[in-house]
Amino acid sequence: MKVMVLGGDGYLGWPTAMHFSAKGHTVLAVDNYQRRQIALETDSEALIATPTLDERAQIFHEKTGKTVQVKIGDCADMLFLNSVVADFQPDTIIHYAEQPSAPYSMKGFHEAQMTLKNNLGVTFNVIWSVLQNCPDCHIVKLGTMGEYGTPNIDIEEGWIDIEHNGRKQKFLYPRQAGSLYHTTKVLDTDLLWFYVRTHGLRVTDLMQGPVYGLSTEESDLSDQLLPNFHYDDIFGTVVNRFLVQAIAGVPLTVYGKGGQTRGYLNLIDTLQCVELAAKSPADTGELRVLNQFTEQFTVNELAERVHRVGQSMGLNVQIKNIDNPRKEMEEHYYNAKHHALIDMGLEPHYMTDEVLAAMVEKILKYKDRIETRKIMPRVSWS
Ligand code: USQ
Repeated sequence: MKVMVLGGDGYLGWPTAMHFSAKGHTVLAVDNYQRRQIALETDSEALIATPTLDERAQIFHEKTGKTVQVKIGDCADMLFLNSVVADFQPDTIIHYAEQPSAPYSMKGFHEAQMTLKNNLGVTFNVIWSVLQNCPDCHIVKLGTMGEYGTPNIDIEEGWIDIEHNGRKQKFLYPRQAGSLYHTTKVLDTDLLWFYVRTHGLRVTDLMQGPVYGLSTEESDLSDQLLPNFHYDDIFGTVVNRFLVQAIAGVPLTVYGKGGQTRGYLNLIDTLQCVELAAKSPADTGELRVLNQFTEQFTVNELAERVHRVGQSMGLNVQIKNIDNPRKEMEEHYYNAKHHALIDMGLEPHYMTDEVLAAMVEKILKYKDRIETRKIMPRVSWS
């Protein structure tokens, strides 16, 4: 396949680009370094300094003989994206090119506006560049489980059958997100569904939960190929943050009561899921929605796991419930279906103590680079 990875410099984008290249596909990674720029502006740089995309592609080539082509540019600029798509003629576009931080999107007007314009603008441009250049191309779009929020009923995979006054129809499952960032993903889904209905696009929308990990088959070839691993309050996801906090001797920052339940997955499983989706594309005129996570935990359960593993490794780990900077339910029902990817062949890598311990070992090498001022939440929802 000819695969374009939009957002190819990101936490998921770079491992995905390497993974598809290692599997023998022709890969083009596209990025405008927006995340690096926001990280600089918000004092939220990743734990491990990562070389530029061109440098990483060069190192990957030296290690494996495989190629990741690179284009630096802004997918929100239609002239740029359209010309890249026209030249490359992708079979699959993996669309990660969005501002991915919920806290950043809630910081103020400028940050909210930028998130809205960028995320919707890129999705819109992806749709039109596919329509104009390669209408059969399969768009694999990264959505989020956060689109559904935390409803008091079971969460289906994207769609729900509604019976009303004796008549039935299948609708997109109701969405009610908890941040402006997550809301842009809801709007993306609607936009894609509109163009699927009217123009027959083929789209897979992946409802992904928070990801953890810093190790993949390809990134393990060199420390310079590691994904950008964030532990700050802006880009760091909760498991990655807790592990760094355990090492830094900062009490694990459980927001509020800690009963918030989410579906989690290992970075390795993100790669598997995206590959499975790309290998069996959605049909023409189909919006296929897949819930992408492997197991559910409360924040308290995560903290207890990290505490147990850290203590067993000689770390002094403490847990502290702090005021929740977000507006979210802290105790709630949560039962999200996630069968489709398993049926397609996903073999989950679960969050065992061994997996967490291996992450601790890896992060320990970078202990001196941890800057504790980046850990406590600096953005409040109110
Ligand atoms: N949390 C804490 N303490 C922390 C950090 C987070 O208790 O130090 C809590 C949050 O309040 C939330 C849960 O842990 O209830 C998950 O937070 P998170 O920061 O790991 O995840 P979130 O902000 O929702 O966003 C992340 C990614 C985003 C992706 C999303 C999937 O940054 O790009 O879309 O995970 S999901 O959460 O399923 O929507």
